[in-house]
Amino acid sequence: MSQAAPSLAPPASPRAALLVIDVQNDFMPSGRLPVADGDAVVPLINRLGARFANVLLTQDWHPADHVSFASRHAGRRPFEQIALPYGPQTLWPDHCVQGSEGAALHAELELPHARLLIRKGGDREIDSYSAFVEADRRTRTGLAGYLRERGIDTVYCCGLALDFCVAWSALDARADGFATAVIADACRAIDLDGSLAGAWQWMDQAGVHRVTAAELLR
Ligand code: VGL
Ligand code: ZN
Repeated sequence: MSQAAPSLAPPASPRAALLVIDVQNDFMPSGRLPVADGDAVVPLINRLGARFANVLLTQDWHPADHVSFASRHAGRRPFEQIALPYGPQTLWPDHCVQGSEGAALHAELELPHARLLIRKGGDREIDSYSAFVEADRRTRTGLAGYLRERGIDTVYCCGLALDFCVAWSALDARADGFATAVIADACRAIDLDGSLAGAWQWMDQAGVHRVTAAELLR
């Protein structure tokens, strides 16, 4: 069943926020978990950010021995799946280690009026693709509470990677009752075993809107 998509407040509205997800060096083509063409989103996100009254960012921010790193698991390789207490977990190359240059935001990201930066994935035993709820599907980051307290009911998502952190964040925003859109061309994907098609399917079913940057910039 497809869920009715609630209408989106426009970017300039105090009720809308731009959520800029994981635009970090390790997700750039030269990074440790490269997303093809990942750097292409930076100028577009800068232009989008200027249109929004509310801009928030996330940073993937793992301890050096994080459970999502293949290096933590003897005999395992990046991009394999394992079972963890909270469910299936894809294993990744070491990436976005707290305080490392790879974990830093892209140097050309220019969002001086951004108000909030959420660092996620900091528990060594729990991953967190989503900016709202960690992978145990219980531990909350506090983002929904922040948005509600500030009267924000619409979330526009952009950044990296579309089929992981962007999609999970958009799905959780929607599940928390926010009108939610993904700005498709302000994202890039990893696309592992059909993950991109799967992400769009889940987002469509959940009532996440799909918009383009041009629609918001005109
Ligand atoms: C991400 C895989 C692992 C993302 C983060 O930002 O999409 N993907 N950690
Ligand atoms: Zn990560």
